Amino acid sequence: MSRTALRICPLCEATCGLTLTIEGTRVTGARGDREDVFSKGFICPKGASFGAVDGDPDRLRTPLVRKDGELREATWEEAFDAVAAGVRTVVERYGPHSVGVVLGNPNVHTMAGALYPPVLLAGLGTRSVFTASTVDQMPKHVSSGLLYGDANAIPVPDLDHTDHLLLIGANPLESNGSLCTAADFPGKLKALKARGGTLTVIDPRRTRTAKLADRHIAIRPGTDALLLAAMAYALFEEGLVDTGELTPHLQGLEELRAAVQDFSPEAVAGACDVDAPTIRTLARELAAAPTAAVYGRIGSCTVPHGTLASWLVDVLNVLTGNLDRPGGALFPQAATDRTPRPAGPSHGFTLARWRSRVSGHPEAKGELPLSALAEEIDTGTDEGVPIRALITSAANPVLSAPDGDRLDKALGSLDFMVSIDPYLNETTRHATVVLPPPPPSQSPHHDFAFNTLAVRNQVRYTRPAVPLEPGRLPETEIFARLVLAATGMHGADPSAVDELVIGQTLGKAVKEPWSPVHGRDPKELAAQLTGVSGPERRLDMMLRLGPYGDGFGVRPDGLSLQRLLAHPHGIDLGPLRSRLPQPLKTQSGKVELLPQPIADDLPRLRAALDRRPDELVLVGRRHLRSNNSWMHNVPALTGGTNRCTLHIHPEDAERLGVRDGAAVRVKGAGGEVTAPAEVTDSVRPGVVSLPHGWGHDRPGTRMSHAATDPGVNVNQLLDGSLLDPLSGNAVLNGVPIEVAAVAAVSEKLSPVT
Ligand SMILES: Nc1nc2c(c(=O)[nH]1)N[C@H]1C(S)=C(S)[C@@H](COP(=O)(O)OP(=O)(O)OC[C@H]3O[C@@H](n4cnc5c(=O)[nH]c(N)nc54)[C@H](O)[C@@H]3O)O[C@H]1N2
Ligand SMILES: Nc1nc2c(c(=O)[nH]1)N[C@H]1C(S)=C(S)[C@@H](COP(=O)(O)OP(=O)(O)OC[C@H]3O[C@@H](n4cnc5c(=O)[nH]c(N)nc54)[C@H](O)[C@@H]3O)O[C@H]1N2
Ligand code: SF4
Ligand SMILES: [Mo]
Repeated sequence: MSRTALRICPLCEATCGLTLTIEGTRVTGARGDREDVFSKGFICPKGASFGAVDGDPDRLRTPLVRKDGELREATWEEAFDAVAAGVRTVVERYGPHSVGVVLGNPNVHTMAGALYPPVLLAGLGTRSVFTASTVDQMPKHVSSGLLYGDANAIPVPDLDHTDHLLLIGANPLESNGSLCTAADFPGKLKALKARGGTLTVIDPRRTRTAKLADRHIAIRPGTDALLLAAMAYALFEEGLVDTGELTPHLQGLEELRAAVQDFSPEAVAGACDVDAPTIRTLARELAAAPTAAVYGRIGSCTVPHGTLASWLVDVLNVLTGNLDRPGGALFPQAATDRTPRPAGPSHGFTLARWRSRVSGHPEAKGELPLSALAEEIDTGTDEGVPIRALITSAANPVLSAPDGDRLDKALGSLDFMVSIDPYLNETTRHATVVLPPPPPSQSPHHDFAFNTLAVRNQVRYTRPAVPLEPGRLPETEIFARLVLAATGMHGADPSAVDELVIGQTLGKAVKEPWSPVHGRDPKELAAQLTGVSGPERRLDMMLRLGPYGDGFGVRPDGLSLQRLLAHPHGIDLGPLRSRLPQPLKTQSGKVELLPQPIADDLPRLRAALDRRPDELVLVGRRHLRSNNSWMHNVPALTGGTNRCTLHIHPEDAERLGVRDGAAVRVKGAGGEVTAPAEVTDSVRPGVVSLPHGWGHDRPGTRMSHAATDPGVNVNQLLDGSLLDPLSGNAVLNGVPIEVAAVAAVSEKLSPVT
């Protein structure tokens, strides 16, 4: 007997609603939920393989604890006892900063990852915090922090209504979108064109997205900040700046004009390898479009001027009056956002409140660069102690961060390491304790993070589609128990963590004059919360306090968990709307167009004008049927074009004597790898491309299918020293490398007789 159940897909940022077919406790099929208020039936090949991802036999079923050097199956009690002993011993001996925390990408795809890390970090009091953000979007957080005073206030292109989309360093036809949650991104781009709009793509590769574009500009990698600065220059010079209704909310327009004066289209053309008339055309088109949105992603962030490029993306939206207006780029308003407070000056955003111990990297948003994790473990200094214990959740930095070999060794030297992870992989194989979460079908789902980045305001929640297997714990409970064990409260009831947060949040809310619960009794409010678990009670609380909430009875038709449960396909909350000045938290209460840290970084961009371009640079790429480092174990999602090959342009291939399909050696500052070449003119000359997340050939892992076609770890080509200084973000694109045909190398090496 089969049945169906709804489940929001957690496999990428698009958050599609799925209808799962379930036989017994096994997911045997998945299709798009046509009634889903957001995704309306869209599904991609990953979502269609939900059952295979969910039912992967290599997923761990029980905790593992290391005994006599070997990871062995253990009970949950043994596992958490070991966590308490391992973490507390290190804290007591070396202090809080000796415990590192690494949070990987899937934390933004689980409820546990949204609800418990803040409590863990507060409880530990450690500054050794590293997340996937610093190999991803930290530059955007920093630019938003500086412009708007809130690192999480990220404007999202109004895909459904814009007339003109300028897309930079993003390939949503493969990635399904990022920092722009939109189910059926491809369909939305086609709809944009069908309604007479234009799509411009800036990418050194002719991607599937670029093929759809009206104009594709194959820029030289790493130079987008120059190009965008030149567009801003052209707008000022040609009198095309029109900030419209934004004007009263802006500060620093004249200073901005002066700041971009060195970056004329003519001045940047050589560095970008884009001619000046084209750059001027881009600026004019942006200004002329009735509405337009500039949007940048991975290719604009993971580069040496990532923060400047991210800032300039928003600057262009401001200069053309497109920030915060329908059809432009707007701030979404999610159902679990905090109660909006009245607009006005606030605390602003501060960088570099502390620095990393070894290299002195500034913190950003409370985090240190993931690139610096290895040195923070393996290098002693007079400034403090190295990291001796590590807590990882949903992270595989051995493959996703620079110089995996060094990190691999460093992890092996720790006193203690615990990982919340379903797999024994390149990173978790070093753990002392592995705590496996249940597969997604057995977990509830709500997108706390992605709803704040969605192209339409909406809210959805799905309860577990399948009951928990015997012997499993919900991931929320695993995380709560980890928090207790790591912070000296081992053995307390895990619901204590949720009740603590509920008490604190309500206690604060009743004191806020703008809160719908101002002046009420927090205990009375807590007693009203519904839900079958701590996390559900917390969701209920956030919904009810939120911008659409029932305010605990104040607005009876407002949102609550009960209301949401009555709408299994979600509740639509309408299109994105203008919100300024409310989201601003700068000290001036305005959009601060030229923040000091940005102004201070501009000379570095100026210096890039005169840099001689590297002969050959590396960029990445993503494949639709994959996701970072953890989906190569699913046979249905591997093979075909989803391979770890080096894309190289025919001209470069010929010059270097590289044949299609033959092995090539790629050498970077951090090491070298050998991969098969794929000669293709989809990359521009001077650029080669290798995907990330491969390199599944280390011993002691349990990902049997991935190991049959391991690929190579592209991040081994990096030594971790290349960063965007403002954000600490790793430079993963535009990295100088050397390529040689393997045969040529061996000829050179073999002695001539
Ligand atoms: N199928 C699939 N989907 C995914 C993921 C996945 O691994 N697979 N990962 C998810 C995650 S974690 C993220 S963050 C998102 C990322 O989402 P996207 O940013 O859309 O992802 P990418 O496909 O890496 O696109 C980056 C593009 O930037 C280009 N590029 C490289 N260097 C430069 C440069 O200097 N300038 C410009 N203009 N372009 C450059 C690359 O050629 C590439 O096409 O995708 C998410 N979705
Ligand atoms: N060269 C290069 N490197 C890159 C990138 C690039 O474009 N180029 N992209 C970067 C980006 S954008 C990102 S986000 C990072 C991603 O890098 P990471 O943050 O390290 O994430 P993943 O590689 O996706 O590994 C995810 C881990 O989470 C585990 N996991 C899966 N599902 C769950 C779950 O439900 N719960 C828990 N607890 N764990 C789970 C997996 O087993 C795996 O160990 O990689 C970065 N690295
Ligand atoms: S687009 Fe993303 S969220 Fe939608 S089905 Fe595919 S993997 Fe899942
Ligand atoms: Mo990412």
